[in-house]
Amino acid sequence: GTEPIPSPPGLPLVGNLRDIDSTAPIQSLVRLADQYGDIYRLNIIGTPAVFVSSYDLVNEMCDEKRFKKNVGSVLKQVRNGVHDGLFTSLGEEEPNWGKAHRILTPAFGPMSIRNMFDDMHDIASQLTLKWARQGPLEPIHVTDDFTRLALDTLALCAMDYRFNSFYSQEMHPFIKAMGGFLVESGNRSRRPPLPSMLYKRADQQYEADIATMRAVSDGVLQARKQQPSERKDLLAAMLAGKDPRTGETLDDDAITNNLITFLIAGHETTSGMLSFAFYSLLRHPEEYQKAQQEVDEICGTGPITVDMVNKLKFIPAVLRETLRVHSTIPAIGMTARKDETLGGGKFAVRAGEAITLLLIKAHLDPRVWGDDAREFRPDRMLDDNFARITKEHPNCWKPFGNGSRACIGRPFAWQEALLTMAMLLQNFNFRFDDASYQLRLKETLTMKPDGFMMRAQLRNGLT
Ligand code: MNH
Repeated sequence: GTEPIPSPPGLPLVGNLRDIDSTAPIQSLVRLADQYGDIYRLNIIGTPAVFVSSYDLVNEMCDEKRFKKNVGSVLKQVRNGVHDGLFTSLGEEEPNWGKAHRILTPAFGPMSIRNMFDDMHDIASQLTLKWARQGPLEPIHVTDDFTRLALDTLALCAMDYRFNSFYSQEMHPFIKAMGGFLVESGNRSRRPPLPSMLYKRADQQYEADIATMRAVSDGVLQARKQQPSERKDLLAAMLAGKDPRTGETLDDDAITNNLITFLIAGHETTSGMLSFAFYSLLRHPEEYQKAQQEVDEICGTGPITVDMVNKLKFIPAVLRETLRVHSTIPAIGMTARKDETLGGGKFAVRAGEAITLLLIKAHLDPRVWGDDAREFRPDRMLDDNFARITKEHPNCWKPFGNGSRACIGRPFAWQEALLTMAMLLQNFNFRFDDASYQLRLKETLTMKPDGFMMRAQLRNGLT
């Protein structure tokens, strides 16, 4: 038989709602795991929710025959804006997911991503120029500037559109709308069930933000249809692509859903990864030295090429280790296809019940990573070591999600991040703005370092 899943005591009606800090829910959930163990169940206003955080349980749940992605409360709200786009789709049961997945998989493949290098280089150079001009005394808001970089890169590579975030004080209307939309999607997922009148203003703004995002991307789409171009961006792939299974193409709505989805899914995640990477390097001067040395050896002092980026070995290990210690998507939602057991038959879970994989804790499991699991040690992520540990412990490193619902943008994010790291380390010496900075985490849909600021001193001239 099975044994009961540990549960913190709750209150009548609201259940365990009070155990979760709404400004830092993930950090609350990790503390509960420290207290109640690798698996526990909460009652959130009457709805059960299970949380797992050990390597073994996460590994068991990665079996797609038994478990699948669950579109949880926040993602359900994001569907108001992008419907069955890839990220928010229910999956197999929505035909547009399979269609878009099959059409877009080659568009995110190695050749396509290679072709995007010049556009990525263009935006990374804008960031470098900005930091050079600001000079060594100006504190850099690291995450804000990496978010500008990620957004501008995505818009350029996805649809040949320039937000020009490095050249304007005001955020582009699309970016403002997307920010409002994402925050409100989170708010709506936690809304107490009061009369809808009380939410009228917020609802109107929400609808307006959705309309703005859709109008901008549909505008780009229609312009492209009227004036086809030679560009090989993601929009071109979606317009031309035929689903090998059905022979169908994506309709305009599906294209718009996915254009917006790329911007949503790709900007905070990439920006968070770069921010944590620089934070970690500054905390570990020896690793910083190794990273800069590799860039100097491979890239010299001239312009960085795609072939140089593909030769880097240590910087990719830095990024992998960064995502292990600081997963920018700290948790993913899954559910059992039918009533199931977990922990080798020990615990019963119900079909459809929300099960959250706390990657942020599972990635620190000493059973896989040893007693220094909490330490930032990029060497363990060098290709050979990484291959060995992921072979020995399948699914021990899941910052890009699982199986068929894993991140389609991974090669895109990887190339952009490698190039950015290389260009910045080549051009600048960095230090903390405040030497006594202690890492604080900021939770939105993703995780970022809060209040992390650096200063950048040019090493030589700009390259
Ligand atoms: Mn991305 C899915 C992490 C960059 C587009 N991404 C996922 C998932 C994770 C993830 C985790 C699975 C979520 C879930 O199970 O609910 N993504 C990342 C990280 C980075 C990232 C850590 C950068 C670092 N992602 C990007 C970029 C893009 C992108 C860049 C777009 C260009 N991601 C997606 C899409 C999906 C996804 C689209 C949904 C894929 C699917 O379900 O078919």
